[in-house]
Amino acid sequence: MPLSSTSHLARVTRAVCRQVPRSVLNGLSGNKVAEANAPDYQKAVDQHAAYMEHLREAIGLGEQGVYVCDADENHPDCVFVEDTAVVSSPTSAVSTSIGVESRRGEEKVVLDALLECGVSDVLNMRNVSGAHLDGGDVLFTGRHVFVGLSSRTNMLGCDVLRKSFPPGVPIVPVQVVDNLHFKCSITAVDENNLVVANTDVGRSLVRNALGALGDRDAEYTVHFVENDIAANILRCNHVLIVPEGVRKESRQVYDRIAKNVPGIDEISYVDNSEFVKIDGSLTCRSVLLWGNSNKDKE
Ligand code: CIR
Repeated sequence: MPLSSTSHLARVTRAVCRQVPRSVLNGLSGNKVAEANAPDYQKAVDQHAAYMEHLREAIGLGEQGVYVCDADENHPDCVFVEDTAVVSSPTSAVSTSIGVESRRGEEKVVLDALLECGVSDVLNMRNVSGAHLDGGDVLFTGRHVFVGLSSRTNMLGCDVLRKSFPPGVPIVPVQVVDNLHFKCSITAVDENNLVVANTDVGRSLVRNALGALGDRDAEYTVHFVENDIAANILRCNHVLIVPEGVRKESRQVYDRIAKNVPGIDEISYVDNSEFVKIDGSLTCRSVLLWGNSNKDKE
């Protein structure tokens, strides 16, 4: 069993998810999905049920571990709750203003869920005119908050987010080019380890993100994997949730991470094929809440 970790990703107490709407086949896609290749509703439901089951197992509180919001047929992309909220501490969060107009309105239900789950201090970005941000652009590693400035997230949104994080946590804006979100190509395993797509976009994004930090701060171990699909992993407590169907080299990288990163003793492969069709990855289908570390409690 690996050593214990202090990462907030190792202290997840609850996840907020949302059911898949039947309208999911009309979800937004940058790839101009041909109708024949639209997500299959029943397959998407089954894949999402399996994903939530992995989260429940990782959290260890049974049904209670995952708070599931009802679907909204008027919002085909509503299962991608990550974009609607950013948790900034065990008790605080930002309820976002999603960067694309057709998705605005998904945020309120997730905000109510967070309040039900014990978040007490919520900053509502929709009260700041012109501020927009998708949670998919926000990577909180535990030491830094990288914020992708993309077609969905602007500097005003980043400034609102800054107010919600504890003052000692640096907020690092990074330009995102040729990608939907920052987290399409980079995710975190803990406060020291990043998983990055070994593509032109992934390499340049991580170079710019780490380059924006001082030399000492930039001490992250970067684990390169084949592409965006493989780079979007979800660490939840002792489990590394990763996509099925990646190449052997990427599976070997996951194995190495599980062996070397403290606190991980299980890798769960999940099928994400239906969500990939509408640009959905693994992190985007949950919002994770976490508890205080023992250090914080002292
Ligand atoms: C969209 O374009 O908004 C959705 N079809 C996909 C959102 C994925 N969100 C995420 O990765 N955080």
